[in-house]
Amino acid sequence: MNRDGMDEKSIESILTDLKSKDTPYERVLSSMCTYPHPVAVMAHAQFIEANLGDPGLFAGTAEIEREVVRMLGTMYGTSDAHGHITTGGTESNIQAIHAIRNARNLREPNIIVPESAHFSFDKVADVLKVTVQKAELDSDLKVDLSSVEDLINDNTIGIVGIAGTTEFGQIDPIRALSDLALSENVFLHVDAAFGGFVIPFLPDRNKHGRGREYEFDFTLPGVTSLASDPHKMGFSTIPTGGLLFRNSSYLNRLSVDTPYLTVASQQTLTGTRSGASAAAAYAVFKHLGRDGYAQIVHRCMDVTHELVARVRKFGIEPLIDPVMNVVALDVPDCKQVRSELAKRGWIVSITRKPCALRIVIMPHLTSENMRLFTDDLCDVMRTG
Ligand code: 0PR
Repeated sequence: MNRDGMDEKSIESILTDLKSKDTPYERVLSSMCTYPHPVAVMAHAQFIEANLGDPGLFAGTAEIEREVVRMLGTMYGTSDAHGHITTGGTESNIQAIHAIRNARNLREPNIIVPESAHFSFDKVADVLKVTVQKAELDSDLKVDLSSVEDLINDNTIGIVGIAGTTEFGQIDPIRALSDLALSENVFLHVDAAFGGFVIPFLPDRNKHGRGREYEFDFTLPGVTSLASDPHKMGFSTIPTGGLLFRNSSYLNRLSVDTPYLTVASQQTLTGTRSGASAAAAYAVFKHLGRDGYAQIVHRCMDVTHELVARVRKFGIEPLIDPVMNVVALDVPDCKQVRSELAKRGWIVSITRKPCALRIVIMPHLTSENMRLFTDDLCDVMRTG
């Protein structure tokens, strides 16, 4: 650290230079984050010093967090959700399984996650010392129910379904997992870190509304907890995750005494927590409302379908028809194609198994820049 303080202007100029090295989102087709909504940025700045780790000092911010949890709960089928704001899907997944582990208290507990689960479940295994068994996927890249059934044993404490897989944007059969969880008396955690702000707003597939296949939340009786991230498709600021439990008994399993704080106990993994995140989520929920979110999701889905239609003309197929705004394109040598695209300034990612070119069509991607992208993709495929 420099000994003498530097003036604000010089610092700002250094920061501007450093920021110019960051990739602008318009070229990023691999991220599940995007520009936060300006209303979220405004609220974030307003609550910048608020610490939800000691909520007695920040009664207004604590009220905001309760309201965010309530709004999330009603979006996911319960008027009585219990939970808190986290730093994102990783923390939510860790704490959900942490609660389940504490509730069951077995010597060698295991959980079952789909092969498509986010790598945060590898962290769950490491941090919580819970064995994470991976169930196979079916040909639609949803978790194969019989594989989950086969893996359940006396030490199984919970199963996980993904509502919006990171790599394929697929939605696991959560109703069937819910039935299974109830019949096997195990917990069901739904990882809707990404899909939580997409699935409720997908265009109706038919005049009967949301298809049964998209049931994924607390309306299903076996679902015990759910992760949904406002900092992804919710347009809140980073970091804003949401962790919800069906009832408070699960959350209570995470309590530790905090006698010298303004509250007697804490159920969160982190101590000091951003009140700014809570305010940002609150502000953007209020500002956009369900209709605002639906409009944005519909636009992303339109761009997604346009992209798929265009690449199909060049003989490139997606692994599955798009369910959400995540597409995995079946291209040979996808690693090579990825690096060729990077040379042209496009940042895409790849999936693990099967290896495909993965594109997340976030709101920062317009029809126009996706057209430019598909031209480049097809050119790269032609010229090798
Ligand atoms: N669960 C699912 C289904 C996810 O997709 C993700 C993140 C997580 C959990 C973990 O969430 P946090 O990263 O908030 O802890 N999915 C993206 C991924 O890992 C996150 C991401 C975002 C990656 C922006 C890259 C990026 O530029 O691919």
